[in-house]
Amino acid sequence: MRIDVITLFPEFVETCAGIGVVGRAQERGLLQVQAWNPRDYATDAYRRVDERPFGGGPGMVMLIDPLRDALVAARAAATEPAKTIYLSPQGTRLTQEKVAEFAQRDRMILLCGRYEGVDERLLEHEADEEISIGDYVLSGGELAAAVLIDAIGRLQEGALNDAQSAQQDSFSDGLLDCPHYTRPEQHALGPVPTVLTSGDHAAIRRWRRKQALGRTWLRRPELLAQLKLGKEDEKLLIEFQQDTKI
Ligand code: 4G3
Repeated sequence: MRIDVITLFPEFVETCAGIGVVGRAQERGLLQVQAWNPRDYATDAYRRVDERPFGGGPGMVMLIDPLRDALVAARAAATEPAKTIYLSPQGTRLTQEKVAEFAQRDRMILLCGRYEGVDERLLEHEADEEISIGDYVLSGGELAAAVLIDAIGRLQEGALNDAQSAQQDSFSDGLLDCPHYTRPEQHALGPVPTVLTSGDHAAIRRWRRKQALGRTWLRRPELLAQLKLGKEDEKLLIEFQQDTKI
């Protein structure tokens, strides 16, 4: 997969995409990330990329032309067509389901705004989707793009090793993850739940499922409301609810 990013901070995005699982995915040739700076496409003597908003008010708005020329250059860097995604607080909320869908694509272009955002006419003509990573405001779209690249990059076939399998991820089945423990078995902060050291793999699987269901019920009831639980899950959740009442 190839991701082109239109950003005033290409080093930031390239650094983020060079670290950890996503960096390794790039080294393994599973993912290619390239940043394009609209300032390189500014034509005036000051290399302006922003201007004051029509109608007045605070802040600046990103100019159409440097962004459009950067987009044209990014699109021309590969033959496959690419959807252009604008990261903004006004976008549709990103979900793991949407991430999984993006991860199937061969190519995408991410557009990062700064200041108060981008001239709406550029978005109308050039952006296919507007995505938000959550209900908060960042000083630029770069962190949102880095989030998207990370979430997509780790889903590329071969990016995760077996131990990190994406099948075990939170949200992959609509539930939060269960708690995890490692050595030592006894610690001043408390013991490890005995079932995890019992060697009874069926009991361990049941316990983890019960914890995942219970935590989702406690912390994110709206996620649970979206699911149709099976008989066994219903039973495990009721057990958890009874355990928490004591
Ligand atoms: C466009 C994305 C971009 C308009 C970007 C601000 C938060 C998100 C920006 C705008 C961003 C997000 C740059 N902040 N929640 N800041 O995905 O008002």
